[in-house]
Amino acid sequence: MNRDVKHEKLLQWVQEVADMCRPDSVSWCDGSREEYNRLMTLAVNSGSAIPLKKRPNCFLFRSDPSDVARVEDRTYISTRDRIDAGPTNNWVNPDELKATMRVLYQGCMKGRTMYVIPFSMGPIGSPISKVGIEITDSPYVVCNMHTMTRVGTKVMEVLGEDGEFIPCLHSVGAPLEPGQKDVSWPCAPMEKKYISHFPEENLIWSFGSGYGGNALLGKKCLALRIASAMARREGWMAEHMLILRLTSPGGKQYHICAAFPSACGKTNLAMLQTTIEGWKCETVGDDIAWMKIGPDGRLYAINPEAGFFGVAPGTSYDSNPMAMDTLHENVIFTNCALTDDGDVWWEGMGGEPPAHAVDWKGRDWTPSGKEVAAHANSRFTAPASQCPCICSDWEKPEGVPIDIFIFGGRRAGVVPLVSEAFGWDHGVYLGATASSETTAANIGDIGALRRDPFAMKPFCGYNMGDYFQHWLEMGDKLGNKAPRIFYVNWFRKSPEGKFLWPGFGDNSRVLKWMCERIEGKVSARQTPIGLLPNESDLDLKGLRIPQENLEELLKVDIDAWRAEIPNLEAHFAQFGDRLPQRMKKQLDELKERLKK
Ligand code: O2Y
Ligand code: MN
Repeated sequence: MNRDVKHEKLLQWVQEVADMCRPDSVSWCDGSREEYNRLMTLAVNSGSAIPLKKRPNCFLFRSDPSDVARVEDRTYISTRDRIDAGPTNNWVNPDELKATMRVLYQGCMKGRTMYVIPFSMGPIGSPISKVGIEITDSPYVVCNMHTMTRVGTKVMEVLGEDGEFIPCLHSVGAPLEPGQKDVSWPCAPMEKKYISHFPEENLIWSFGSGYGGNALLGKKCLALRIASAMARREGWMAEHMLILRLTSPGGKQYHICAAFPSACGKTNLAMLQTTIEGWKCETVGDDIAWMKIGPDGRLYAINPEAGFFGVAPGTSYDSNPMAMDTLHENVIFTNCALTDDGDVWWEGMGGEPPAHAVDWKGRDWTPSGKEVAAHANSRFTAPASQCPCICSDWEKPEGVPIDIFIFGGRRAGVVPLVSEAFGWDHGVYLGATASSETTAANIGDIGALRRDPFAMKPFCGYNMGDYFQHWLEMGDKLGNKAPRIFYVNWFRKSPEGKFLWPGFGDNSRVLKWMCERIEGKVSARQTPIGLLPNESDLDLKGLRIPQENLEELLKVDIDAWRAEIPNLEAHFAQFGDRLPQRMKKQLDELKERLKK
């Protein structure tokens, strides 16, 4: 054990895990560059990482083909009473789940090193930050945690002898017999994978997967599922939201948090480059926001992460130049294709595809083949500090004051480009009913309508009905200092199937309308679904967009909205008596407005 560590509870937990998992050795991580380099060298020498000639200090990993994404079916919220996990989560009783997993953990780290990673979610020392300790047998996870969180000695100092920490236990679930050669991506079969959360005791147990959100436990497991439950108990918010700063030509700053389901361009919006003169956008975070009410009664947000775990396919100099410029050095790429000159490549990167590459499964690939070169969920892990448009205040311990919340999804029809909520309760209703059509990149049938409340369906660590209530209560506390709430849909299509709105940088025009709404500088028209801009309220200078497209984008098709009602009622019905009356009232009022 580590003689420098004086935290009894931590030492005891690490010893218990070591006794159960039986690693060959235990290594306490210090978060140093030397540690990162040493583990990467090990990964390269063992054949599980490939150094990229074209990008300094960048490495490519290829996962096992069965271990390529978060596994929602194998993700559990384990509360004493099933109702407290709610209808949107998988549930198993904690005693039963722990008994099952203890059997799997028994001896699971044999032949491996067990790493103990002290990490901070949020800037070290921020009043909003939390400390976690991840135990893992994956060096890949250690290196990713170095980039995605703040790891090491300083965290141990914050922890002291009795500081609070969230225990996060992870194993790839692939012990090695003496002399057995390791594979390049060890993991367990699907039926043995478990991503388990015990929100009543702030505990995470993950087994069997080495990939992304299943294994980097600071991200979805801690910063969303466990943190959302803590936030409810403690009166703050843990949300699946990007954070950006928009600055007007007059120098006024607006801070915006936006929630979108996966595959709706969240990272692109977080790193948006505006197309309107004099307006500037900077990134605070691209995925998660933790928010607390500050001494002035406003809501302040921090990005609990230190890096981006972004999806590679579709990222290009057209869609997201800032992300592309973040990726020149110090990046871990996972499941991208490898070019012959030692670079990475993915579909939608722009330019000509390489004449030959090695695909994410390690096979020869040419553009004429049927399969993709990079997996649809291939990823880059990059330090946020390398992003050219990172906000100078992105690590401010007190966070940034939030002016605007945006919800949205991908809808080919029905939902207009933008609307503003009538008030807080209506805004919460918009979040609670947020919907998106699934794409090839996410789960479900292509084009199926999925309600994803607040983009939190896979990430809420408790009953979603109670989560709606928590939002209502936060609004009550914030009163007239509450952020204004908007709903957007960048993805509306013409009957011919063409996108009506150019998106990307031009989304800044919609954000500008929101800021000007706050200032009372632009008008809006009242419709049954919310407040919509008049055409003249939007800054469309320099944008060549056909008149009929604009009309379609800002149209409220009453019949189409009426047709949504049965789906909305069914969505709310699943929450039974955990659905706040105030949400039911919002739906009733919408029905009334649609009758007129
Ligand atoms: O597939 C994974 O493990 C990653 S999922 C992910 C990664 C970064 C940001 N957001 C997400 C998500 O699914 O929302
Ligand atoms: Mn996300």
